[in-house]
Amino acid sequence: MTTAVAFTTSISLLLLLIPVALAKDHTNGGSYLARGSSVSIEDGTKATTTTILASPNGAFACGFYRVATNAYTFSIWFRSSSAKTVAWTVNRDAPVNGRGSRLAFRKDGALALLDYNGAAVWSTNTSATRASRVELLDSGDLVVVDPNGRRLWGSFDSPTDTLLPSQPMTRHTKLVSASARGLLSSGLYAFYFDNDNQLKLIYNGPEVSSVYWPDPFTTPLVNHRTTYNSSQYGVLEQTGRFAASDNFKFAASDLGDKVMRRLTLDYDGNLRLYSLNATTGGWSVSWMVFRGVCNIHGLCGKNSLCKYIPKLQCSCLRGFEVVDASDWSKGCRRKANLRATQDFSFRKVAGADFIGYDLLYWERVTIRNCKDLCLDNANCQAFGYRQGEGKCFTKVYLFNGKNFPNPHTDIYLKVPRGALSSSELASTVTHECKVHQKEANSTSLLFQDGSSNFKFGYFLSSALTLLFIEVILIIAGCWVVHKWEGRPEIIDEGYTIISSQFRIFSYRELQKATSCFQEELGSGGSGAVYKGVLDDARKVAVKKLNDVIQGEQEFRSEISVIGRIYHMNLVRIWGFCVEKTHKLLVSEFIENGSLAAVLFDHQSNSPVLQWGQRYNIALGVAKGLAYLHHECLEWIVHCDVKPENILLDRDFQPKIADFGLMKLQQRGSSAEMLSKVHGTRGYIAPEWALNLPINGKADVYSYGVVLLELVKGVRLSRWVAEGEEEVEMAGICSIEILKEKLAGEDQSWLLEFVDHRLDGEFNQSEATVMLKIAISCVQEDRSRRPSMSHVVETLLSLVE
Ligand SMILES: *[C@@H]1O[C@H](CO)[C@@H](O)[C@H](O)[C@H]1NC(C)=O
Ligand SMILES: *[C@@H]1O[C@H](CO)[C@@H](O)[C@H](O)[C@H]1NC(C)=O
Ligand SMILES: *[C@@H]1O[C@H](CO)[C@@H](O)[C@H](O)[C@H]1NC(C)=O
Ligand SMILES: *[C@@H]1O[C@H](CO)[C@@H](O)[C@H](O)[C@H]1NC(C)=O
Ligand SMILES: *[C@@H]1O[C@H](CO)[C@@H](O)[C@H](O)[C@H]1NC(C)=O
Ligand SMILES: CC(=O)N[C@H]1CO[C@H](CO)[C@@H](O)[C@@H]1O
Repeated sequence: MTTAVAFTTSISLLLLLIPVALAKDHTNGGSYLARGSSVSIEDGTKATTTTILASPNGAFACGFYRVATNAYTFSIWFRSSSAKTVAWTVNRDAPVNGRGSRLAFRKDGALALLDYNGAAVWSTNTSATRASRVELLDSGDLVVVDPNGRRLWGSFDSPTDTLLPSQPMTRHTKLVSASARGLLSSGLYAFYFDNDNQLKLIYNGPEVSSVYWPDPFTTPLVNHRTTYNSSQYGVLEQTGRFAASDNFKFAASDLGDKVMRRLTLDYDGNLRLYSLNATTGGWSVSWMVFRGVCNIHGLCGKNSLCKYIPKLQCSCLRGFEVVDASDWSKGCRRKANLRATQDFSFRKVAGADFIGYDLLYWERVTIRNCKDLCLDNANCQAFGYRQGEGKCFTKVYLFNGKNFPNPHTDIYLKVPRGALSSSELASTVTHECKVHQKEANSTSLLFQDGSSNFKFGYFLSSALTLLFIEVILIIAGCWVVHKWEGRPEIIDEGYTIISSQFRIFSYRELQKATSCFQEELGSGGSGAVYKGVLDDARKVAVKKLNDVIQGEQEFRSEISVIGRIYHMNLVRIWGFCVEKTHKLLVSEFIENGSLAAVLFDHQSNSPVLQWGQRYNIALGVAKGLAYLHHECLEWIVHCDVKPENILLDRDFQPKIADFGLMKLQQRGSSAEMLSKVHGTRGYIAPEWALNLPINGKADVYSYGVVLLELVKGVRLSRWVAEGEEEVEMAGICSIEILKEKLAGEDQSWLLEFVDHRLDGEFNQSEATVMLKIAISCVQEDRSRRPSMSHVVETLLSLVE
């Protein structure tokens, strides 16, 4: 004992004496991080993972994990799995920028993930402690320890969707599934200890939440669980055995301690234990909760039936249509409005049931009585009836539908009378389920549906659901009544907010804000912009995006990075909306319109932009672009710098609009990106035509053109002799002349050159500098163009 203490003390003393060092070779991962050190994402890395630390046994590594082109998470992954399977992630819903973001073990003792702008996306609670080292243990636990090796914080305390052997499941931990195959962001399923001390699986859908495991219609006793042990503790052993305080246990089919294991709540709501095959690097399932996935709630959405044959298939009930064929979890909606009619009949769906959401439950009633019960209640959508027993239950929602042959139950759907004969409803409406992309590639698919062992307890279910329904009805009844057709939108704050000021808007909200997209502010290649006013009276510009990245999650990842960019010379992005085919961007509304409108409008009586204002605009735009290019994000090349995209606020401070859109749109084939010329004629750099890869210097070129126009007050394309075909060539022609003149002694020509509307009221030395910068910016050889930060310095050197 004493020797052990002495040993650890001397070890820690030794460690204190060793100069704090972090292994330089990040590709292999260092052994620990010392207080005060920090690691950045490697510049220009193309790899999926950038290792910061590796566990001594080589099993785990942690570091930056690429989730989209330029979006990274800080994660722990299995090194020997071929797909680098992620075991833990700190910022699954708020990826950081690929440039300039870093992991810092701060001097104050906290381990923090910092975005490109230094903002902490996450940090541990170890500030003001004696935290001295961060290390990744063999178990896969990333820990912050003090000089004595005491664990102050560990990643095991906050799992994401995976539990590792020896990582305890407690009242404070919860697994939350990923939102889809291959993605890290949070999904709708959770595995947790409920208030009654039982481990449960719950579906937290946008409209409803429901526990689907253990079987909610049977008692804990029947489920072999107990609710009396309040210690709320469970752990997976290395051998593959799991045991929890509520008596829930299981054992892997390949028991033994030689395999690497993980217990993951998959995106499809199934909890599976996986074993790693060390030779192939692939995973195989050694235990799982459900064999037939139709017992999992939410996969098929409402008003649809789930079949497992042995592949998940969802189909709409007759008289219903699918809301979104690419995402069956959104379910189906009625084609006919039930509210519009007073006269109903019922259509039988034999051998089926919808689990939960019962309004009433009766036994030993005739089918006629049951019908009347449903007719009497305006909220009743259907009733279930079991012949023989005379069991009757009326339903307010039709969720979790599936075949129910044993004991045989029929569902009678309430439909407007007359609908039965209509040909439209007579035709069978079934759809091949398109969620197969969401299915797991695991052995589970080889098993048959295990619905036959489903236990009944309608009485209990009704008692529970009645209470639940009552609450639901009071809260939601109103708008369900009015908007049965549409999908009611309950915005769950936790789910929709990506970071504090940046949020997801619903399409309906934006429709309302813009009064159905009435006032169009302008439109360009990327889409039309509409003026709107949010509920909190903020004025916004809402842009409908054309041709953006297809994948919703990828779109979200990218945009959440763009959304966190903040600079006074960049238009602030408040949020976005992705619904079905709609992709919209919500940004601040800038009062005085675009520079193009102010600068090129020679007719109206609006005041002429004064020289000081012009110089200020030149400086502001340069600062904005420099920020995009250098301070954080070389990856954000604007690609469409032009007076139309430079907006002026009430003090005529410039703000650049539309940055980052190129990034959202270019995704996919680079060939397409090149063939479809971004940017605007007259402002695009010559390298676009040469099919060279585009970098920040393309913006520098466009900026040069804007500078010339600011000085001259005329579009460059108008500036040269009319009849010229090639605008770019024409521009360069007169630029050669300008260059000569600027080099000359006599600068009196400037008076002729500068915008006549200024009546000679300008500063000659400033004009000369602006023109010199402009000319250096529009050089054909892009390597000779200055950088935007250099431009800022030059412009500032005059005024300071
Ligand atoms: C940090 O938080 C965890 C879990 O909330 C807690 O167990 C731990 O004691 C905290 N550590 C410090 C240093 O406050
Ligand atoms: C409660 O569960 C814990 C953890 O599984 C166990 O150690 C303890 O003995 C249980 N208590 C009772 C009273 O069964
Ligand atoms: C790993 O995969 C290989 C190839 O499929 C197989 O031959 C081997 O038996 C597997 N090993 C284990 C432990 O399952
Ligand atoms: C899923 O499994 C099928 C057949 O086993 C295979 O062809 C396919 O590539 C797998 N897909 C993924 C994403 O692993
Ligand atoms: C022109 O601008 C420069 C720098 O901004 C300033 O130092 C100089 O005084 C100005 N000249 C006139 C005539 O206003
Ligand atoms: C040209 C133009 O629209 N100018 C307006 C800029 O904003 C101020 C303040 O809102 C207005 O007074 C100007 O008319």
